[in-house]
Amino acid sequence: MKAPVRVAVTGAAGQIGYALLFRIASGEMLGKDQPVILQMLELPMDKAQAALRGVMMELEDCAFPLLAGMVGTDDPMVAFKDADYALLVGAMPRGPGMERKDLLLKNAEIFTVQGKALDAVASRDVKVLVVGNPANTNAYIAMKSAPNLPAGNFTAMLRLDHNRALSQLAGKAGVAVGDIEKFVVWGNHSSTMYPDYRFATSGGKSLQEAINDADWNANIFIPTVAKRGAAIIEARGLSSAASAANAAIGHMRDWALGTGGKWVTMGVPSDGSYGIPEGIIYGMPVTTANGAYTRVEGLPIDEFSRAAMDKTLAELEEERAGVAHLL
Ligand code: NAX
Repeated sequence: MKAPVRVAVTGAAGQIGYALLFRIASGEMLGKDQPVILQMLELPMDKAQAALRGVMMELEDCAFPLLAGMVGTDDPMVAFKDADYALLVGAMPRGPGMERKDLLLKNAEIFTVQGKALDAVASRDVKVLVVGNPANTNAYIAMKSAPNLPAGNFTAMLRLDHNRALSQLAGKAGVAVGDIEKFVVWGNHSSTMYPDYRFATSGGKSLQEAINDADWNANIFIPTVAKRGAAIIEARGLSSAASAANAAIGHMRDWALGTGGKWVTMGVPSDGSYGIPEGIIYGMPVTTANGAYTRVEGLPIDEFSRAAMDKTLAELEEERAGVAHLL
């Protein structure tokens, strides 16, 4: 059996946390031969800490053979101590009457503190996934607050958008979702993201050629993916949780264990390619191997795609400008 690795999860008593922790502890994220120590962070309030204790009791009651230890805390310095993986799920939700700008600033406070704590105490190889919204900008803030860690260790979750789009594509083209390759969602995890299936294939055949419907792309596919989160809230009365946790598991599993050449979408700091300014955390296609991701470079960008990619970039630049004075 391998030595245990430390996995920090923030917002551990929230609804995504509840759908996530049990799967990490059962080996679905890092493999059935990889013991884990869960280091869970929640707000200091009694209610949050009590809920966290309840989750820890349930984890205990699962008797997971791979669960080598647990820590529950309200202190990021404890939660991130020697962490090999950090899933930053907890964030300030948008309250009634709250402006988008206020939400950005509240979250900037949280992710500045957490970035600094990661910088101070986490493993130098820590793999950070930010799920809490606004995910790309929160990841950017954490990255900027951790100057002693490689910027490439910080990623944001676009995998849910990616998975949502795959299912829509599979349905439209009449192919199996697992057979689709070379698909990407560019940009921000928000309604401006751009799901791009120009390169996608199934069984080696081009999906764009199979679908051949620009109107469906612009007026059905892109809006359906963009509004999927709102559709879930309307139907369930709560935001996506199981599918979000599933996406987080997929993102981390692929980063840790490799995709075998397959593309996945990750929000990663731009290296300046595709006209995206360096450092902006932007959804792009990557492949992963040996615990590292590699951007898929050199894809042709047509006029429609350029406009879509610039629109989501403009939103990210606006978010970045809104927090620039804090960093
Ligand atoms: P919940 O409100 O159910 O849970 C959030 C938990 O985080 C709460 O228990 C809260 O006490 C805790 N928390 C808040 N601030 C914290 C802090 N500073 N340190 C530690 N814990 C803290 O929300 P949930 O449905 O679990 O969603 C969590 C976040 O994921 C939200 O920001 C949500 O917007 C975001 N999402 C991101 C998605 C993505 O694809 N990137 C999709 C799903 C989800 O909407």
